Amino acid sequence: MQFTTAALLTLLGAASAQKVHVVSVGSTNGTLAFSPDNVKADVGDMLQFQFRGGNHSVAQSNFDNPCSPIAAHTNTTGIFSGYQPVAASQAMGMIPTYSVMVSAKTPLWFYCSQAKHCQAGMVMVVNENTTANSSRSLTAFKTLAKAQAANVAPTRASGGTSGTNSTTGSTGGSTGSGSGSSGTGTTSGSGSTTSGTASSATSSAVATGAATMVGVSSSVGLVGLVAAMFML
Ligand SMILES: *[C@@H]1O[C@H](CO)[C@@H](O)[C@H](O)[C@H]1NC(C)=O
Ligand SMILES: *[C@@H]1O[C@H](CO)[C@@H](O)[C@H](O)[C@H]1NC(C)=O
Ligand SMILES: *[C@@H]1O[C@H](CO)[C@@H](O)[C@H](O)[C@H]1NC(C)=O
Ligand SMILES: *[C@@H]1O[C@H](CO)[C@@H](O)[C@H](O)[C@H]1NC(C)=O
Ligand SMILES: *[C@@H]1O[C@H](CO)[C@@H](O)[C@H](O)[C@H]1NC(C)=O
Ligand SMILES: *[C@@H]1O[C@H](CO)[C@@H](O)[C@H](O)[C@H]1NC(C)=O
Ligand SMILES: [Cu+2]
Repeated sequence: MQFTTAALLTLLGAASAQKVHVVSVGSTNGTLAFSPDNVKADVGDMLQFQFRGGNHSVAQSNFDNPCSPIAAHTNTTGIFSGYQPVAASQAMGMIPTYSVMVSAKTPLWFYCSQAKHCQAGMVMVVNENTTANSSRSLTAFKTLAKAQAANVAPTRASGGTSGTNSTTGSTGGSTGSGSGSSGTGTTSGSGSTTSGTASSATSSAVATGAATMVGVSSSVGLVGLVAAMFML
């Protein structure tokens, strides 16, 4: 009994340490931006992207190749939310969200793959570290993005399919609409009912999270992905 109580307290402590960083994607007035676009997150924290308007996406690149899937340049599969047209769900009083867990402190670079949104500055960083490399700032990333000829979306299997393909850079299982997530303040990517797995091409390790089935990618610094809907 003592042990059970202690274990429970430990679990509660761990859960309360986890933060959810909400990032607005686009807006009702057509803004081409992630807000905030420079996020500091600890390992274990969640990033919850809330799609506010338009038809945007969140895709992962590396620093040197903005507007291009990270899988095209490294062995990392990366994350991709797919396109999230907001209008339809907004009519029902809901907006799409997409959550990922941060599993490393290394900088993570994201862009919107729609049209030329990436070139227009719709990019962001998590854990920018100009101490590690002064060239790799968000400002420099935006400048580099602006100069890219193309904005390339990751290819991915349609929702619910599991598995990845490093050749195609596909990321499976990111979609799934659920109910009941409360948005900000939740301690996990809850609310998803049908999340798939997204295993890394290299590590292929799969872990199960609280309310999510997640994939572990040793090199990317991100774990799993869940798309969910929640009430406005
Ligand atoms: C558009 O929306 C963004 C985010 O809500 C806001 O910061 C900005 O001021 C708005 N711009 C205009 C012109 O309304
Ligand atoms: C959203 O954007 C994608 C990619 O450009 C496009 O294929 C899709 O038809 C768009 N959806 C809507 C509802 O406009
Ligand atoms: C990608 O994986 C292959 C095979 O495991 C390895 O030879 C190669 O060095 C890796 N490339 C990078 C950039 O990590
Ligand atoms: C930034 O990089 C430096 C040098 O590699 C490292 O010592 C430091 O811990 C990093 N900062 C964070 C917040 O990870
Ligand atoms: C710092 O980043 C730049 C841009 O990605 C890269 O070209 C350079 O090699 C990096 N420097 C070090 C020491 O890794
Ligand atoms: C990955 O995709 C390529 C191109 O579609 C295909 O040829 C290859 O067989 C796929 N590999 C796996 C492991 O599914
Ligand atoms: Cu966009």
